[in-house]
Amino acid sequence: MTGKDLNTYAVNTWCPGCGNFAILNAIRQVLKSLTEEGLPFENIVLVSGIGCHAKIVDYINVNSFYSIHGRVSPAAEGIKIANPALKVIGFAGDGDAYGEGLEHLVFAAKRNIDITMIIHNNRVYGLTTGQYTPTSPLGFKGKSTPRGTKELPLNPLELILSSGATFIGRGYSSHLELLKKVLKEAITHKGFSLVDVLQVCVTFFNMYEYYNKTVYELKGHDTDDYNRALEKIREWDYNSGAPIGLGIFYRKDAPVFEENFSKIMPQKEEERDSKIREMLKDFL
Ligand SMILES: Cc1ncc(C[n+]2csc(CCOP(=O)(O)OP(=O)(O)O)c2C)c(N)n1
Ligand code: SF4
Repeated sequence: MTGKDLNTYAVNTWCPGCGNFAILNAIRQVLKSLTEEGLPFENIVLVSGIGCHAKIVDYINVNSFYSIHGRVSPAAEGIKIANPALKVIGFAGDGDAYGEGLEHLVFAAKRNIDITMIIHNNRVYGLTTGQYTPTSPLGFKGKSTPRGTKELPLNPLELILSSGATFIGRGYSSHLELLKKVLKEAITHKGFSLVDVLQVCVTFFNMYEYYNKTVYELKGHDTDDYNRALEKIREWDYNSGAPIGLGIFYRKDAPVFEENFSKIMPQKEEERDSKIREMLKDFL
């Protein structure tokens, strides 16, 4: 299969100018380079949620799975456990991942399962036309909060780092080269990786001008140091006008869940069948 074959026949329905296009371009190029380096296309599985972001899997010609809202990480975890040889990449919106599916994300990070989660963080529910999400800033006015939100946003990177993730990065849909670099590092990292991508929703929360003035690339940052990572992650709390760091905040080698899990799984198919039958007896 060539890079061109990553295209599909699906008609793209994103609004012109949407940050999702950059994520699509970046991931296509990253997958192409990974396959040129030896990763078979058939070993890649993409998982997505429900929302504008989720359509990304329709536009990339590799195996994919649509999960329901908030369930991207558990579906990705199940796929990885069933076949640890697969490269499993999840795409979720901020409403999907940090709202509806937050507890799943925390547990995937805690387990350090070797999957990558790419969060299209437009800080709004895009597909359902502009309700606030956990990362919308204080005072955000949308369909469900016409007078402005009265609560502070969550800093998802702080939460996921403290949950046990071994790779944390941030990208921006207007900085394509850096986004590609961070996504490739996240996907090749062995362990749970999360990349929060500031993906601008031009229709319901256009942040291009603000981000262009505020983002900077992390340089000379020690990604091995948990406390330094936390400090950098806390620099911008998704609300203030503080500088917004882009790049890799944290990276650590640690045992992955699926290797330990496979040790307790019966290796032979017949053995597995009889164990399942035995378990089912309790419910019949
Ligand atoms: C379990 C469930 N709850 C709610 C919905 C309705 N719903 C569909 S898309 C969506 C918003 C998606 O927002 P986000 O995850 O931020 O993605 P975006 O559209 O911004 O990419 C919602 C609430 C749903 N389909 N399923
Ligand atoms: S509504 Fe927003 S997130 Fe959805 S396609 Fe349009 S610009 Fe993109």
